[in-house]
Amino acid sequence: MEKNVIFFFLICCIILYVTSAQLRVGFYKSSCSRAESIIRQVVQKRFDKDQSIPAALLRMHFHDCFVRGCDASILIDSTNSKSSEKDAGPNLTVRGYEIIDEAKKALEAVCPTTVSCADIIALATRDAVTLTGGPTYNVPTGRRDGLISDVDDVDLPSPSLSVMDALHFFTAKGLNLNDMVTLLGAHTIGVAHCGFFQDWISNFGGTGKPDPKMDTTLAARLLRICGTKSRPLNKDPTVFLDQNTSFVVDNQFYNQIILKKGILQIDQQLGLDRSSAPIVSRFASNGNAFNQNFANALIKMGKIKVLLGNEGEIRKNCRVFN
Ligand code: HEM
Ligand SMILES: *[C@@H]1O[C@H](CO)[C@@H](O)[C@H](O)[C@H]1NC(C)=O
Ligand SMILES: CC(=O)N[C@H]1CO[C@H](CO)[C@@H](O)[C@@H]1O
Repeated sequence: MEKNVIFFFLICCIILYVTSAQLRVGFYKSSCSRAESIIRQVVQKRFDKDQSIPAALLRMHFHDCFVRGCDASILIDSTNSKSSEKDAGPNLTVRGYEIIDEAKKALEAVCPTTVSCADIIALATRDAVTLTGGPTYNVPTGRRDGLISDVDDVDLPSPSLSVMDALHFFTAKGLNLNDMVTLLGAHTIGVAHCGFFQDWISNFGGTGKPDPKMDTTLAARLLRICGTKSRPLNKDPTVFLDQNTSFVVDNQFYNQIILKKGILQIDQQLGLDRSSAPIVSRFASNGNAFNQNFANALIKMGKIKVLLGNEGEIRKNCRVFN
C-alpha cells in the first residue's frame, strides 16, 4: 500500500517535471504577471518615435533562433578575448538591442531575474508584428538564456541562394518549405542595404546588367540609389524590402514578387521556383491565409532548440552572462 503511494507520488513528480519543462502561453502569469504588458509598453513607446522598430525586432528574432536556438545568444556583447554572434557579417546590421535593454531594465525593477532575454525578444517581436498591422497571437514562453555566444557559430543563409539551398538552412532547424516562404514574408517590412543586392542589380551573372527577371524600372531606380559595386555611391544606402506597403505587415510583399519587384534575389526566387511559386500566389491573393500562417510560423520559429527548465540561466543584463 505504502509502496503504491510512493509510486503515485513519483509519477506525479515526473508529470509535473515534464509539463513544466516546456514552453507555454502565460508562463509568467504567477511569477511576473505584468511581464507581457511591460514589454508591450516599451515596444509601443519606441514604435511611436520610430516606425522602423518592428522590422529590427523581427530580424533579431530570426538571427537569434537560427544560430544556437532562441536563447538570446545574439544579445551578448563581445569582449576583448571573445567575439560574440553580434560581430558576424550578417549580424552587423541587426538593430534594436536598446529596446531589449529597456524592457529588461523595466522587468528587473519589478521581478528580478525572472523573465528571460530570449522571451523578451519573442514577445517584443509579437508586439511589433501586431503594431504594424499583422496578426495578434499568443506566444508560448518559458525560454531560458544561453551561456554561449560565438561569432564562429553564425551560419545564416545568404540572399543570393537558390530556394533549394536556402531551404536546407530551414529544414536543419525543423522548418519546412511552407514555413520558409511564410517567414520570408517578414520582408514585408524593413530595409536592405545596397551591398546585399548590388551584384544582382548591376552585374547579374557577370553580364554588367541587372537580372532581366527584375522589373526594369525598379532595377534602374535601384542603380541610381546604389550605384554599382565597382562605383558605389558614397555610403551604403538602404531601400525598402516591400516597395508598396513598406511599414505594414501584410501580403503585399508577395504581390510585389509577382510584379518582379522583389529587392533581394532570394525574395524574387520565391516567385520563380516551381516549389515555392504556388505558395507565393496563394499568399498574394489571400491576406488572411498569410496572416494566419505568419503567426503560426513565427511561433514555430520561436521554439527552435529553446532552453527549458533548469537549462541556461535568466540573465540580469541581456548583454552579458551572469
Ligand atoms: C533565406 C532566408 C533569409 C535571407 C537570405 C534574408 C536576408 C536578409 C537581408 C540580406 C536583409 C537586409 C539586411 C540589411 O541590409 O541590413 C534582410 C532584412 C530583413 N530580414 Fe531577412 N532574410 C531571410 C529570412 C528572414 C526571416 C525568416 C525573417 C523573420 C522572420 C527576416 C526578417 C527580416 C527583416 C524584418 C529585415 C529588415 C531589417 C531592418 O529593417 O533592419 N528575414 N534579410
Ligand atoms: C499596394 O497595396 C495596396 C494596399 O494593400 C493595394 O490595394 C494596391 O493594389 C498595391 N499597389 C501596387 C502597385 O502593388
Ligand atoms: C555576408 C557576410 O558578411 N557573411 C559573413 C558572415 O559571418 C561569417 C562568420 O563571421 C563570415 O565568414 C561571412 O563572410
